[in-house]
Amino acid sequence: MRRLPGVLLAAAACALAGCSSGGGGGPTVDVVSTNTECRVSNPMVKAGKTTFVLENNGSKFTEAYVYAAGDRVVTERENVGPGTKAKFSVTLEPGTYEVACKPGQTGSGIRRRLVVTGTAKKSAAPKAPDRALTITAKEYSYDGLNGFTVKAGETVAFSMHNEGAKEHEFEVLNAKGDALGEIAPTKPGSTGTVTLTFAKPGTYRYVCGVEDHEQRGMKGTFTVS
Ligand SMILES: [Cu+2]
Repeated sequence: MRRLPGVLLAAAACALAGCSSGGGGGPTVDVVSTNTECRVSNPMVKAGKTTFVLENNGSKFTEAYVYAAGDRVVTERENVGPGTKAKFSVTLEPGTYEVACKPGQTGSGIRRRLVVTGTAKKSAAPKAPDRALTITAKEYSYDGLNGFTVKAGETVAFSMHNEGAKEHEFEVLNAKGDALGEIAPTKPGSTGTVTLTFAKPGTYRYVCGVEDHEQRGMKGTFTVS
């Protein structure tokens, strides 16, 4: 859905979402996106921190998503220009996932299966939310996050109602800039949800990754302590 050209923007996206944060060991999955293909270097990895290196060998801007069952977005990287690479990391629990390349940054993408092996951690069972937070999104701001803070270890069920005229999303990045989770692009009049556990203290960021909404003001921070 995002078609902003420009190296600057790609670099900014990189800085925001932590392109250089892949140094924590664990497997690396190379993903090559062309105009018609999505090549994934290994279809099976061990559970834990996985680094994805997305290379755009096509002629359009591309993005990559990692989906868990039910098309739940685990992580994503967008605005990767032709001939460039981007790195992003996420901790994967055992299970079956799909990697999607989206040349032109639209549609459901070209899907490849990714199996994550190993034993689920005890904490992997979905935690019941400690509380719920309802926010609204419109052009170009969020409402409902003023004064929002979290205690480390808390699980919050976010619900975002889109009161605007354009699609909006709600991405949360941890203190290291890694994606924690997101409410995927949500249509005007619709509500999207995500439940996130804030394990570690720090300053977290939230942004709308649709087009240039972040620059227009759809961003902010909150503290986990
Ligand atoms: Cu937006």
